[in-house]
Amino acid sequence: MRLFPAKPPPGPFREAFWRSPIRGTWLSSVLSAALLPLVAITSFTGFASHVSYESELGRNETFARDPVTRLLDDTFGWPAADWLFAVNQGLHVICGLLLFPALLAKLWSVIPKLFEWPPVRNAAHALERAGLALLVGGSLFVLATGIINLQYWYPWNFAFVPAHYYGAIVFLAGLAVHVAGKIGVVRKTLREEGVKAPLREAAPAGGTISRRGALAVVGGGSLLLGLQGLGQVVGGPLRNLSLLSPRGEGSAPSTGDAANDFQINKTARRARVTPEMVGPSYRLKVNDQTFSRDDLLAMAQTSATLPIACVEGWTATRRWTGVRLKDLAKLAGIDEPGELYVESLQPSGGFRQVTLNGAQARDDRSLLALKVEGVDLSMDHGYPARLIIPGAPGVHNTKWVAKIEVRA
Ligand SMILES: Nc1nc2c(c(=O)[nH]1)N[C@H]1C(S)=C(S)[C@@H](COP(=O)(O)O)O[C@H]1N2
Ligand SMILES: [Mo]
Repeated sequence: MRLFPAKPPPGPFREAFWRSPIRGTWLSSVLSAALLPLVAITSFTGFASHVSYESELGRNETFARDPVTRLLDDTFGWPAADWLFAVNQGLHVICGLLLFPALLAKLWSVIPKLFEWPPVRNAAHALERAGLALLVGGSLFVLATGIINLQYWYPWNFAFVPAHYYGAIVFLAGLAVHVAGKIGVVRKTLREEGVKAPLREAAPAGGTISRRGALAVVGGGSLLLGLQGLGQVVGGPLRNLSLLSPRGEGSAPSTGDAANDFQINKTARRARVTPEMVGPSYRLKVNDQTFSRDDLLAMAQTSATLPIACVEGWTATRRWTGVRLKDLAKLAGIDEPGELYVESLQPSGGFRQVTLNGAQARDDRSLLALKVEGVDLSMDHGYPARLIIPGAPGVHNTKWVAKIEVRA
């Protein structure tokens, strides 16, 4: 019994519909060869980022910790290495941006296959197509959610972190099967046809662009996206290169106070932290003791130059001054803290709390910062006091800290 008529319906299901003469195994193979290393870097840094993220946030209910991440984190922890997260996340975001045009080009190069006729030949064919749907859908989902997240735009009602993470797993599972099936063709094509000779060919008859031209457009698009992404990773004046990064509330503040004039992730107003909450009645609780801001200023002050590196890829490096978390732990009677649970004045939201691991709690540069560049923190940057943790994702630098629970 035939499920589908032998003759395809008019339109994209007919071969003649797809006219570009530059489509073919060579173009698809070259694009795949370019995509694979980028996918490898983006995936590795993505999973590393997930471990760093989960290691502390995961112990509250906002982000579920899956067993693999928990095992990785409990085995290795996330080290308090100054630039670790900034470099990791910068690579993740930039390689993700580089991937985007190349992935779209790759999908374009094989799009006639989407309209294969008959759409389903038998059970094995149906299975293969379902796998491809996961691969294509997964790749588009992961890249689109990643890029939209860079814009601080959340047009969905699911949590970004787990969705992006599980989307990546679906994508990579589909990719592994696809690569296993296709790597032979790619290697054979590139071996037999080479890379250079086809690049010298002019546009084929009936074509409007050569294969070289198409690759130049795609590569140029990738480079432009990557370079503008690099601007916000490096920060400082280069940030102005990042044309696609948000420029809305908080992202390019001007407080008239140069020390505090850098990107704000969430303003005090949006976090519902009021001037009364941070006024003279402010007290920090450390286990069973309480301190005013003046008490904190009277303690030994330590300075460290460290970046805040956000998951969105931006970095702001400043000189922070305040009290070592280690010293606060000592005041609580615990010389070698195993874990530090920290809570903000912010009444609600997933980022109001964090659990730091022992390496982070004990590091000499882990601070409860009171000042930035020698000036009091502004309200929006976490006045009266905020965390600054070397090598941690930005989200773990909790602002408006109200409570610290030192655990042995
Ligand atoms: N209480 C609280 N702390 C917070 C956040 C928050 O939303 N609430 N955002 C975090 C995130 S995601 C980042 S990247 C940094 C940004 O710090 P900044 O706004 O001072 O630049 O603060 C972190 N601390
Ligand atoms: Mo962030």
